[in-house]
Amino acid sequence: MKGFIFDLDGVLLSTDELHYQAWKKVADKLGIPFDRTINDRLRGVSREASLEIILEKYDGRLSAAEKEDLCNEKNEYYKELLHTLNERTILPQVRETLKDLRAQGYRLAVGSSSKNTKTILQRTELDSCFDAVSDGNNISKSKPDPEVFLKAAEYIFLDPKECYVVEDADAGIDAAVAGGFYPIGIGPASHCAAAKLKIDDFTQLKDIARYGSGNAR
Ligand code: B16
Ligand code: MG
Repeated sequence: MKGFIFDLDGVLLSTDELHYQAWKKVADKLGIPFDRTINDRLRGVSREASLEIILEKYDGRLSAAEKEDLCNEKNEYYKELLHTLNERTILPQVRETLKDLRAQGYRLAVGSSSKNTKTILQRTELDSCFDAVSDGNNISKSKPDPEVFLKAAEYIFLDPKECYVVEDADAGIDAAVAGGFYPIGIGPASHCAAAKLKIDDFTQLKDIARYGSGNAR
């Protein structure tokens, strides 16, 4: 293996909680029940597809323009919440693990469905930790389609079979499998049957990198 591709929201940092808070405001306004269980289904899924999942519990009908307005409104709430991020938001173990992987010679990329990826990486000063970024701005199909990871692999000049993908979402694990990557599940995705390896601590990646996936401690 020669590379790691990291999902952003829910893997490198807890922006999954900020997505939840922003969607909750929209759902409350429309009187739609929305909780963290439903929110788990939004992990890795595009903004537009997330709205469709939330609207499953909505009785009314919305036009395409109204749906677009709701997506924009959610994104404005989300961007306000992103102002709370800074370099201290990233757990020291995450930064230190990324440095360790790079020192071992691995190429590192981000593979995220989010169109806010670059803002988040800059605000948290994580941008210098990666060789490439593939995100919601350079894809036409969101996870579980493998496009975002295939682009990330291309940007670091590696074949999918040479890359681990680290994901918190079932949709992301499915995308990794579909693209021919080695999927590692963390957080909610550590229960995902399709994850070849399940970890509960980001720092375990150092041993996986050093000794191979059969030797994670
Ligand atoms: P945005 P990831 C995903 O990021 C989030 O998990 C998902 O909840 C969100 O809807 C999607 O990005 C789009 O984000 O609205 O910021 O463009 O997990 O793939 O890093
Ligand atoms: Mg995620």
